[in-house]
Amino acid sequence: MNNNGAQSEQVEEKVEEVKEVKEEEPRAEVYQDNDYVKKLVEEEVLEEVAIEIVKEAEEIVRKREDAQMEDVIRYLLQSHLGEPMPVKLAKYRRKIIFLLGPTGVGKTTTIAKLASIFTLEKKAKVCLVACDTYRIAAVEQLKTYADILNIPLEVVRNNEEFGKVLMNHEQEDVILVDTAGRSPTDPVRKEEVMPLFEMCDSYEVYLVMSATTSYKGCLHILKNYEFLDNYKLVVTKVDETPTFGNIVNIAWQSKKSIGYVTTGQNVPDDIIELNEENLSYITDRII
Ligand SMILES: Nc1nc2c(ncn2[C@@H]2O[C@H](COP(=O)(O)OP(=O)(O)OP(=O)(O)O)[C@@H](O)[C@H]2O)c(=O)[nH]1
Ligand SMILES: [Mg+2]
Repeated sequence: MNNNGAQSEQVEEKVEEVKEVKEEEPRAEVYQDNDYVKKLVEEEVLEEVAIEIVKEAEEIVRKREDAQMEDVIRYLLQSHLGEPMPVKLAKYRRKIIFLLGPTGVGKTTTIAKLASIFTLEKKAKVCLVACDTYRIAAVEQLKTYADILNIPLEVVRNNEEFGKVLMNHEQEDVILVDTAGRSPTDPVRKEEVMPLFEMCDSYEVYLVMSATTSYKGCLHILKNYEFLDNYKLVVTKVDETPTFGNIVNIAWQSKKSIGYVTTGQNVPDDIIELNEENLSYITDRII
């Protein structure tokens, strides 16, 4: 037999080996009865995500003596949540932060909480901008917080006014822009927001989603905001949901990082700025 023949025999053997390994790998249905998968699914982690995590965890535990199944699952849940991305302030660099999202999820309340953190804890200079011209009540809501914090509030009705605000507030470290909530049937359009973004030297977008929204509802929302190049998430109303699995699903589905979770109606206290250490606030509630 020539050299080529020997090689092809070797290749065939390898293919057989790979096939055997593949055949040994348990199929997804096997995992549906797995206690860890059941536990994650009970917490409303999507079954597909739960199976993926448990499979990977089993593999790690098989290889590593020091690894405990629950710890590994907790770790993998955290990695599914991604690196937390709250606003990082930079000295002498103004940050313009937009909060977008569906109606009533808590955008304005979150803006008030953020304004308070930035002003009181981080000693930053903050300006609030209300693009929420649909409702007088929304502007009044923000005005109350602006007065308490002694920071400016600007109300803008069009792009030109927004441009003027940017020019008049070059001294501030952070400009927090509140926008009107939009229903899933009348989502915000790219043409509406892109001109605003283009006026900013540096901006960040947080899509605000409520933990109480069903997974299907979340998918719909994510689809509506697909046109955004890049954004991060704020997950609100985690106090109103008995299960935290959907937070993992949202991060997994969108592949976006979460900056904050909000935990109640109280301004300024009911907000958690996420970091690597306190991500366990979410995962400890799942496993
Ligand atoms: N339980 C709970 N309620 C919250 C939280 N955040 C906001 N809310 C409440 O949700 C309601 C709506 O909050 P808003 O901040 O007005 O929501 P919005 O997204 O600005 O609403 P629109 O501007 O109408 O789209 C208010 O009653 C808030 O107090 C939260 O973390 N937990
Ligand atoms: Mg609002």
